[in-house]
Amino acid sequence: MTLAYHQDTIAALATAPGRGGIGVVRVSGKGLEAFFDGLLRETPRARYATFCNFYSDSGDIIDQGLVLYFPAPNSFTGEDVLELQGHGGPVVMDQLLQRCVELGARLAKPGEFSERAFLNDKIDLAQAEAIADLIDAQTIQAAAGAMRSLQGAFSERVRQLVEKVIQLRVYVEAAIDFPEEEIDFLSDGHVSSELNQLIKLLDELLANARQGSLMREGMTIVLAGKPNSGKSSLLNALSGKDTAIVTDIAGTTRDVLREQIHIDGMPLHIVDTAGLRASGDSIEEEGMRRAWLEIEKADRVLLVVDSSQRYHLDPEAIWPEYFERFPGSDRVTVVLNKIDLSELPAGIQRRPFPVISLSAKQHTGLPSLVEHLKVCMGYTGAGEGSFTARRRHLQALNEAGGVLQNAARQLADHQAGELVAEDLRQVQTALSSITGEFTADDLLGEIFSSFCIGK
Ligand SMILES: Nc1nc2c(ncn2[C@@H]2O[C@H](COP(=O)(O)OP(=O)(O)OP(=O)(O)O)[C@@H](O)[C@H]2O)c(=O)[nH]1
Ligand SMILES: [Mg+2]
Repeated sequence: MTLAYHQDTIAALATAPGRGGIGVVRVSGKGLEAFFDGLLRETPRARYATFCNFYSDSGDIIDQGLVLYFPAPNSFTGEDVLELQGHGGPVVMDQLLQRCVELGARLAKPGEFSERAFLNDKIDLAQAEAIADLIDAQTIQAAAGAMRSLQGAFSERVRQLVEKVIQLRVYVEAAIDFPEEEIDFLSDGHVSSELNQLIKLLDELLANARQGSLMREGMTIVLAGKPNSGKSSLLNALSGKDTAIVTDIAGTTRDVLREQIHIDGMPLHIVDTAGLRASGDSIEEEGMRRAWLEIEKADRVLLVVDSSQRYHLDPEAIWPEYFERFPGSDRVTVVLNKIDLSELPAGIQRRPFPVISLSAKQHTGLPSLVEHLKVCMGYTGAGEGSFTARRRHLQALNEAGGVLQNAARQLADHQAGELVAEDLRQVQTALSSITGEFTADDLLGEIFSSFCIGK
C-alpha cells in the first residue's frame, strides 16, 4: 500500500456496459473539487441527491442527471466518492468517463473500488469476495449465501476462532516463560481440552464452508463410456435441452460439450465426451484425448454402460484404462443406461460401489442419479444461515485444521510447549488469511483482478 496509491483518483462505469435507463459513473479518491468546478459547476450537498448538468471542457452539456457525493470516510471505499447517474447510453457514458479522465481521474482496474474498501478497512477480504460472489451468483441460494458472507457471517466465525487461538497462544507462551512450571501448565488438561475444542469448531466451520463453496462453484460431472452407451442422451435428459446430437452411430460425439444445471441452488457442470474406443479416425482420437483431459478434472465421472448389451458392473472390470491412470480412484459411478430395453428396475444399488440404473431416453431413474450426486459431494442443501465460501477459504481452513492436529500430537506425545506455540501461530496466520489480515500482495492482486470493472 503505497502513498501514491491512495492519492490518485479512479473512475469507472459502475453499471453494465450497453444501453440502459440510467448509467452510473463512479469516482473515488482525492481532489474531487476539480470535478465540482469543471464537471458540475457546483458542490453537491453530501449524501443528498442533487440534479446537475454534466459539463464538457468547452462548456457544452454532455448529459444531466443525479449526483451523489459521499465524503470520506463515510463511503464505500472510505475515500471521497462521487456517483454520477446519467442516461445509460454507451456514447454518453463514454463521454462522461472521458471527462472524468480529463479532470484527473484514471480508469479503475477491475475490483479496484472494492480493493480500496478493503485497504481502508471498510470490509475484510472475505466480505470483498462476497461482493463479487453476489454479483456472479447464478441461483437465489448462492445470492443469499453471498449476502450473508457480505454481512460478515463467515468472517465473524473466523474471527471468533482466531480469538480463541490467540488466547490459547498467550496461555502456552506464558507457560514457556516459566520453565519450572511449564510441564505442569501443559499437562493440567486445559491446553489439550482447548485444542480439542478448537479442532471441533474448525471442523464445523469447514463443513459449512464446504457447502458454501459447493453452492458457489458446484461440481463437475463428466459423462464417459463406450460409444453409443447413451452419454449424450443423458446430457440432454439432465439439462432438459437438445444440446448434444444423439444418433445410433457409434462415435457421434467428437468434441467436448458442456451444459449447466442447478440442483437445490448448486451449479452442476455436466460434460459430455467422445465415446472411448480404439479408433483409426484421427478426429475421434482427438476427441478421446480431450475426453481424458476432462475426466482428469472431474469431481465425479459417470461411466455410462449400455445395459441392453453384455456388461460388467465392477468399474475396474469395465474400465481398466481409467484405473491404470487413476489407481484407487473413488470418483466413478456406473450408470446402467437403457433399462427400458433390459427391463432392469430403476434406482441405485451399492455393490459396494454405486450403480445407478436409468433410461436416458425415457427419463426414468434420473432423480436417484441427482440425489446420488448430491450425496457424493457432501451437499446437504443451502440451509438457513449458510454462506458462500471459496476454494481459497477451504484451503486455509484445512491447513489450520492440519496444524491444530499436529499441535495436539506435540502436546500429547512430548509436552512440547514451544512447538505447540509455533503451531498456534501458524493456525492464526492461516485463519487470518481468510479475512485478509495476513495476505500476500500478489494474492490480493489475483483476487481483485477477477472482479468486474466499476466494483
Ligand atoms: N432404448 C434406449 N435407447 C437409448 C437410451 N439412451 C440412449 N439411447 C440410444 O442409444 C443411441 C446412442 O445414444 P447417444 O446418446 O448418442 O450415445 P453416446 O454415448 O453419446 O454415443 P457417442 O457419442 O457415439 O459416444 C441412440 O440411438 C439413442 O437414442 C435409453 O435409455 N434407451
Ligand atoms: Mg455422444
